[in-house]
Amino acid sequence: MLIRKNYNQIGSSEITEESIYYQRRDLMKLAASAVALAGAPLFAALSFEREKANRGLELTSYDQITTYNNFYEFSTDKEAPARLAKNFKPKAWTLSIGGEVQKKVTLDIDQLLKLIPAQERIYRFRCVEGWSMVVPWVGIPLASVLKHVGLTSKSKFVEFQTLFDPKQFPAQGQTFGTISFPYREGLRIDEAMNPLTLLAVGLYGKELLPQNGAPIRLVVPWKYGFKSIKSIVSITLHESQTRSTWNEMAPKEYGFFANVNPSVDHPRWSQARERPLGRFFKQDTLMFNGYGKEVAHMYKNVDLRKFF
Ligand SMILES: Nc1nc2c(c(=O)[nH]1)N[C@H]1C(S)=C(S)[C@@H](COP(=O)(O)O)O[C@H]1N2
Ligand SMILES: [Mo]
Repeated sequence: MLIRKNYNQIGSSEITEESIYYQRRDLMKLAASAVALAGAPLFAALSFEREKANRGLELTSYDQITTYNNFYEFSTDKEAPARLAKNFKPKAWTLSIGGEVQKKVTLDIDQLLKLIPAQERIYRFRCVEGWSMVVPWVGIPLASVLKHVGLTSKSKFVEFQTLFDPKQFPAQGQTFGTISFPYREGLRIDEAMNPLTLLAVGLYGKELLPQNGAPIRLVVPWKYGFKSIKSIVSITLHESQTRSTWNEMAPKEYGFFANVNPSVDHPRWSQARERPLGRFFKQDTLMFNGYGKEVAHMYKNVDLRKFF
């Protein structure tokens, strides 16, 4: 896979340990982070530094991120995916993009990264269950991929699907269970085109491990974690709203939008606070997970209690 190559092109060095990561990466962090997108003026980077404390952008450890997972295709147990994913094969993988687009394509991950070089994005990530983390993702903006295939006047929603392969995903072969497979998620086209929306292929400068959704997964940092669908094989553009696994499963509990919102509680628990992985104390959950400046405009006329 080409991650390392492309990654080096943006000036990063190989990263093996978090301490080294921190030392070498302080400047890179600013250059590549959400609020300091390419071309943004320096003061954006500086204000980002100031905001860091508020946003809680202290990296979660590589160990935590790769051993505490939600990946129901393997198991509903959070420690199990890391173990059960050992034989998972994210190689020889293709991603198909079709539906309402100008040119349908099927690409492998190397081809995709040749087309659109990977970059780093440090994002907060908030699971609907009330835990959170901060992850240095490596990925490509979904918008760049959609621009490559070309949108049409009918490209209004985007549907994503996880690989269906019960040989590789043991829980997909079970006749009982909590959700139906393949896992599906969806975004409105403006959400999909938002510069924050990422297709991640790595984290901490390394290729994604299977438990984190190898070889390619969605990351939508202002929405609850379940929107960030893993191990994607297809992206399909539609004219009308698409399916979403958790929303179909329990529509009163999991909305299609699923924007992080501390003032709209889950029917069974409060969403006001969250526990960062690896920490004992909880912290306040931020509206849109702290990304209001970048995304609030998309929901100006939306009743967020109704469309949760
Ligand atoms: N295909 C698939 N994608 C998925 C899930 C899943 O079970 N299957 N779980 C979701 C949930 S609930 C969360 S919180 C995140 C967890 O990502 P992580 O394990 O990398 O932290 O993945 C999301 N994407
Ligand atoms: Mo989640």
